[in-house]
Amino acid sequence: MKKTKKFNSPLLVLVILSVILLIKLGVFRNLVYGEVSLLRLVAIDFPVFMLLPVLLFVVLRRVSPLVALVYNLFVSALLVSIVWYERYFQTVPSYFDLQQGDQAGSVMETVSLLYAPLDFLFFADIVVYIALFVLYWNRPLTMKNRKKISVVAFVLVAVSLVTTVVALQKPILDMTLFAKEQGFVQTQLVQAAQQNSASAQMHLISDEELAKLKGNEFVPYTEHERFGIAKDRHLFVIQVESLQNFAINQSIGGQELTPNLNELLGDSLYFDRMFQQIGAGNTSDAEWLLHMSLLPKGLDPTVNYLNGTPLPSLVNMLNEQDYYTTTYHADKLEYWNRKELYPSLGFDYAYSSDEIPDEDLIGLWPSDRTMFQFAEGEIREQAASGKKIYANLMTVTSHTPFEVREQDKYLELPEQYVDTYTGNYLQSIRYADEAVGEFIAFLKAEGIYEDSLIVINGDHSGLHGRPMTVNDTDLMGELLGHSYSLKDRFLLPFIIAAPGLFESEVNSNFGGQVDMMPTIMNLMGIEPQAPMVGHNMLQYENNLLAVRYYLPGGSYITGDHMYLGQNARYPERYYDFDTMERIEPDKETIEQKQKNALKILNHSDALLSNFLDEGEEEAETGEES
Ligand code: GP9
Ligand code: MN
Repeated sequence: MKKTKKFNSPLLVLVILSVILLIKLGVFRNLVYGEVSLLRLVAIDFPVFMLLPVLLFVVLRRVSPLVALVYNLFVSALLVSIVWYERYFQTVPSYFDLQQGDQAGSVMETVSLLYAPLDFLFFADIVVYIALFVLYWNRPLTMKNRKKISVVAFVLVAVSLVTTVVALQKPILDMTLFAKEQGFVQTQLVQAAQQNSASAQMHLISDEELAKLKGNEFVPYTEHERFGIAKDRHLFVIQVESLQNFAINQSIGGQELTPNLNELLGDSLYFDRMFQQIGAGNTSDAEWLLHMSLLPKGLDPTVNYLNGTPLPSLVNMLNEQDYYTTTYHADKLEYWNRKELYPSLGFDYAYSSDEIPDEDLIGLWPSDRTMFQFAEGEIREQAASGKKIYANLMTVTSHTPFEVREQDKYLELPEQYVDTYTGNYLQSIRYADEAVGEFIAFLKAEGIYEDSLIVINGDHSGLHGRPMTVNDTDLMGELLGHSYSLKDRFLLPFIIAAPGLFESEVNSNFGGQVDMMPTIMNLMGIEPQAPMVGHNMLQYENNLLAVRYYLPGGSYITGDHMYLGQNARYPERYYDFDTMERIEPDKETIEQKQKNALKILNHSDALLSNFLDEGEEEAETGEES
């Protein structure tokens, strides 16, 4: 009896639980935010994380080492996932990414490259909990004085409430900075609350005003240079996974990285300054930008909010011009909610892993060659039946972690690149180029090529985040002849091949993924039926891009400058966009451009709200936001 009493020490278990949690949260802060503020640790992070077990103890009327053990395992798994996510994407995830683990696929496939052995120390405390569990087995830690733990619970609830209410008063400009200052859990709550309250600043602007905000003068669509020169041509858009612009016209060890794309440039108009604009929805956001010319939501994948409203998409506009519209992607339709996305965009048919043979797997998916060969069969039939074709072909083989089989390695890499992340990326891009080349050869052989507009674009960067070691970055520097910069990372190729219409034309107007749709529409002579945020890159020289999620909140890019807002790790940064040299921030210009960029973002969100579930309220029209 006496012995039982002696061990019956619930407060000791509570103290142990608290100390371990504080250590874990401290390490987490250091790994993710690069700082450990004691005040934030104790007042913001600790109370919310301690709340759940303490409430459970109150309800159970005992301090349960089993509950403590299970809860700690959960917290460790959560913190490690966030650490890995941040290492890859350089931002903390939103609750969507954690809740839909399969959709954060890119991270999970790359875990082997993201983990550091020391990460597993997050789970080291399991020994302590098992010891406690054994020690108190059959000796219930009854809370004789329940008052004490109820007071603890009350304090934790009160502090958590206060920190959440404080956080709710502020806008999330940058996820990681917000989480660092307001707490990770509070950030998720604020984000959920902001999703549920209809967007606060719904202000539409006119096309003229939009052009002015970007530094241009509006020109009516039909008056654009070369409007309709590709009218009634077939349209093929090949979205190449992880293809960055630096790969085009690039050589390594005397071999071209993209010989087939380089050859295609002979018949192309090539935009060599198009910037990435996707948010958390990665590939699916790229599909959204291409087909809607609206900015993605940013913190969440845009596709998760679709409510079945028919969209004024590029696909639907082509449907109205009697095109037969299809998309091809060797993955499940469930991934990235494409089951909703494709009918909303209006595709006549979406070919997925349901039809594309499950053969010749590279990594998780059938190879690009398999996808293209399947598509060729369909396209041959469509062409034979005299249809005008729009086919969107999405490759996957060059997805991280860039696995390429020996027989598909077309490059003989210099020794230092062999079996490195950078080297593997180059090999997989070279493979994708080969597969695209074979598809172009098919179009030529079938006599389709001459009557087509063939667009090649990259969906987002491939070389970024933790899988890139210092050595990988150095290898990129060696390849490029200058250090691998954010500009090298974020510029994506936008190539429009139109045999007979273009000849080795390069256009360096600055643009973003949002500008692809208006540029394509202009060439095809299609006037927009709904407002778009992007513009025809052939027509307009100036631009102003706001990028959420992958750049800190408040960041913007023009053809001349790149401004990065403050985030959890860095102060604000200002670059000359040509040289990527850091220059002294010019406060006045930055303030003005930020204001304009915010107006463009609000305009896009207002347009978006008409098509998404959260947008029950109609957007208002107005000049100011
Ligand atoms: C999955 C493929 C890759 O369907 O599109 O998606 P990502 O991980 O790049 O978003
Ligand atoms: Mn992708």
